[in-house]
Amino acid sequence: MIATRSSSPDVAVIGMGRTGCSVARFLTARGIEFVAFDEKLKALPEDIHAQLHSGKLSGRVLKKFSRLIVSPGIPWHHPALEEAHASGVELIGDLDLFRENFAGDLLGVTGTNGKSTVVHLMGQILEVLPGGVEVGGNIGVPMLEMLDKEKPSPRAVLELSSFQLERCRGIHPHWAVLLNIQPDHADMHADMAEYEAAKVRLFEQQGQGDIAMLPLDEHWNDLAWRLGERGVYVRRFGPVSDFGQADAGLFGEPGARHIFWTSDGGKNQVAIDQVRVRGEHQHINLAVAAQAASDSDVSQSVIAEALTAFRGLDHRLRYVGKVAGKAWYDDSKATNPDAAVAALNSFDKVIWICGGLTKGLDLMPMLPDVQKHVGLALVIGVDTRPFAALLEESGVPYLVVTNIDEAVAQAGRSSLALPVLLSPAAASMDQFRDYADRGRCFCDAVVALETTS
Ligand code: UMA
Ligand code: ADP
Repeated sequence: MIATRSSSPDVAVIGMGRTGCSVARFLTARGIEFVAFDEKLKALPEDIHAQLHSGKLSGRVLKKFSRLIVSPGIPWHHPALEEAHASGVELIGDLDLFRENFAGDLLGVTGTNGKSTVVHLMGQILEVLPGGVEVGGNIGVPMLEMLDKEKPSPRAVLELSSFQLERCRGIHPHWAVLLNIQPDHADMHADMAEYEAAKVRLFEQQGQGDIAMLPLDEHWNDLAWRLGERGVYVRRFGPVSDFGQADAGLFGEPGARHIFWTSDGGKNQVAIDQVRVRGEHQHINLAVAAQAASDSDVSQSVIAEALTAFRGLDHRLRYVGKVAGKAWYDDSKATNPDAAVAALNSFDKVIWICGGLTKGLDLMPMLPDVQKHVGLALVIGVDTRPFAALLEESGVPYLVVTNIDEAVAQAGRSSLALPVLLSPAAASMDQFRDYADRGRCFCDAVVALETTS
């Protein structure tokens, strides 16, 4: 029997993954009844007591509820959601429930690439403040789980995806950054304009006394101006030749670069050769996290120490080791072309392991970077055609291989004395559980090579 407005719960939870389950537990703890929907799941976790509707979502069924709480992975343009919305049903995400129930300060981080790294480092640094900090969102801790503690911290850092922002009605962070917008999720958003509009919602409620951080490139000048008009203090970041040109970022000539950020007392800096992560993109991420901490009144010496101690996150351009005479790097989290381009640019030349699910993204913009930085490419995954087309066009030698083990074996056997970089430019779910699984399989294959070589 389908739940109806008159006979049973008024609320439906759509999607019963990590987010949906956290929503279910949140509602149960507050005595709110709900019906659960999931297109794939056949059963709910034992602690969740609710009716589950499996199978294709139907607008006819959903429009009988008054409120749908929708998981980020359900396409916002799902016809069933659109039908329900058109008949007046309220659609929200977990971010709305979180912001209505969290009384502390919010710091929000969005962008295509670099969110988890920035959020993680911000969390590490802000932990020194009285009461510490909560860290969650897209990074893997559903936001509502952050409310479970008896005494949540007085501040929270949220990693926010476009999916979470597009279904939120009004988040108001006192500090917010948009790291970058690069092509991604073409399978979920109608176009880049829609993708960008979702990200920019992070700033929608900001006003006097709030801080917004935006990249230095001129694409963001108009938004910066509009935010400034509303009294928002706008900081800009990026690579510059002189640190007077931005609030935070990277300055100096190659070989003598510094990460910098701003405090009341002026500019602060750490030399690149003192940090443990590689790549200009990663250094700029460090500068953004430093700026967030500085704006939250963390002492400059604590910030500088955190930057030099930070080793980066697993599967983000991490050094694996030297095996079979080659240096191996795991950048499995590079699930779109721009992330892979950033990794390629942090090397002179590499043996490149790429491929997977392209999510409908155009790979051709990678061409100049592939030509410049790739000595040999090994292609894994189902979407071999677009990778083969890119590599044919580039003139770089390449091989299509069946899986990551074969890619590692081929790279190990290659006579090219180059580092080996796994930076797939594609999602992993065709051959792996997720990007972390892909990265672990890569590292395991490298270790296995060590024992056989
Ligand atoms: N489902 C349907 N129909 C659909 C799609 C999904 O019924 O069309 C069901 C699935 O069967 C599954 C559930 O919905 O049971 C999954 O929901 P979900 O995809 O929203 O995943 P969650 O487990 O709730 O995880 C989400 C985020 N996932 C996505 O945005 C796709 C996680 O980000 C996030 O960590 C988690 O909430 C906690 O906040 C992951 C991610 O890949 C890491 N994010 C994307 C990215 O980083 O690129 C945006
Ligand atoms: P996200 O949480 O946004 O996916 P991560 O910190 O997990 O970000 O990094 C994902 C991938 O993006 C990694 O391969 C990382 O090296 C790369 N990356 C990080 N910052 C940038 C950037 N500014 N431009 C391009 N790629 C980046």
